[in-house]
Amino acid sequence: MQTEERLAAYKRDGYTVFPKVFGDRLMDAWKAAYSSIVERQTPPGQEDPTLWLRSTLEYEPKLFLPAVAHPTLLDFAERVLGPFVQMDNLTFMAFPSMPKQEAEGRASGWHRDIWAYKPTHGEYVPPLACNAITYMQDLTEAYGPLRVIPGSHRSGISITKDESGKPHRDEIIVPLKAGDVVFTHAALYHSGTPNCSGHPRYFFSLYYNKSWLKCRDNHNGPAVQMIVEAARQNEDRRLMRLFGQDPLLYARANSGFSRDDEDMWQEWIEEDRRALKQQTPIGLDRWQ
Ligand SMILES: O=C(O)CCC(=O)C(=O)O
Repeated sequence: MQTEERLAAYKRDGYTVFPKVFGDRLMDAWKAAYSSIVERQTPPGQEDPTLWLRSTLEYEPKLFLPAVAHPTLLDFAERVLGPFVQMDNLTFMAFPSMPKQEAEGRASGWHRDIWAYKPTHGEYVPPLACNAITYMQDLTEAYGPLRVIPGSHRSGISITKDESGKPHRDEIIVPLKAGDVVFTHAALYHSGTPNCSGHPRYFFSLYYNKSWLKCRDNHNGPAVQMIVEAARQNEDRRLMRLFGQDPLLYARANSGFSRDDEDMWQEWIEEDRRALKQQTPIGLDRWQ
């Protein structure tokens, strides 16, 4: 699909699917790393293991940088957020399987994502944040499909706590294969589905937000700072910005706003491309 067509569909529906962004070798390596990161993120003395992994890039930078800085995802994120894309949070989770009778007829929980808002009119408003969700297995009925309410990022629809665990009359199931990425608008209502496959349901949320907002992941650790330093050497502004460093932020965020935002964004995106000395290696080629 051409980018303009994809962007138009995203603005209309609140999401778009990029097929097969990640290959099997890379996804196998992520799955193999999961339990060791769980062990390292579980505080000593805590009985239950920490299954929701956060700040994951710091733990395995070589494995996760190819995901976080994937050019297909960053190119699209810049079209949606402008050249103000920050890595808010990389969540990695293996949802345990549950008995079929407990999962049947249930949604995991309808919600809009962090930094969203409840729309007050039907026009598209660029989000403050986007979720790039990927699953490491085909999302069959048993693994628990992703449900979305198309257009709910442009509608004041609300789902009460009582309705949150149930399928919704306006939902659609997004057909997703292992390695596909569904890129959502923060205000899109969506829900997973409980896993009853008998196997873990591996899932990644690469969450990007505007670079002037706070971020949930800690980018100050030595591994992420090494990436920032390599990006600085290369004048790779986009990669630096992903982890909180943007010398141009105040000039661009205080531009006077006399021109269309998307036109300005495009100029700045091209300026950043010209500044780049060479592509900073993100290790993606090793896995292809
Ligand atoms: O579990 C899922 O499929 C949905 C994930 C989700 O809701 C989220 O990342 O915000």
